[in-house]
Amino acid sequence: MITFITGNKHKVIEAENIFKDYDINLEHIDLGYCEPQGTLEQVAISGAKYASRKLNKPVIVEDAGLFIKALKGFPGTYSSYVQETLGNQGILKLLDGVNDRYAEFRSVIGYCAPNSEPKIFLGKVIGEIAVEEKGDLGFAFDPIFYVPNEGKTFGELTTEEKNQFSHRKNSLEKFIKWYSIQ
Ligand code: ITT
Repeated sequence: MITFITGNKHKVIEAENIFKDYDINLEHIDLGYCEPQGTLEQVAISGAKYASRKLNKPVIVEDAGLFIKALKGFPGTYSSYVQETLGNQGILKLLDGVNDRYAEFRSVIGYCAPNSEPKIFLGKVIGEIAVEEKGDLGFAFDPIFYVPNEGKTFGELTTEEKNQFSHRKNSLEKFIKWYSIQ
């Protein structure tokens, strides 16, 4: 049994859908942990260590973000706050008239068991910031994250479709592969 620590119910839905193909039981707890200001990796490491010590269980946490090239990686580690404040319309405004719309979603999974040191697993997916919001599936930045190979935004993909190649799928799959041979 692995406990996924998160306050984001969309992440839980996606993770459950990914884990169901494997023989690993996943439970979810919204423990809340203090996120130090730092990289995705630093946040994932400290969150996983804190939660596994606190619950005395093996846990995973995830720190994720949207990195926009023309904005030098913004909002990156500030994604959650920027989504709540500027929102998708604010991001579209910042990119008004900008041609290079390259962006990446990155996800870092931190795993830690009691009495051991944390491990991290990085996943990413590349795409572009659309010129307008499209679709109402998914959450947060999904309607403005356009995937050229699909010809659609994440907001137009079902959970199953997004889970074929998302940043979260890639990081969780790396974790699952490693965990399965422990
Ligand atoms: P927890 O820390 O409790 O897990 P959170 O929502 O605060 O939940 P993060 O700290 O990892 O999660 O913040 C990442 C933010 O990046 C998230 O709130 C969204 O705004 C955005 N984000 C991450 N993954 C995303 C995805 O798959 N689709 C859309 N937006 C995403």
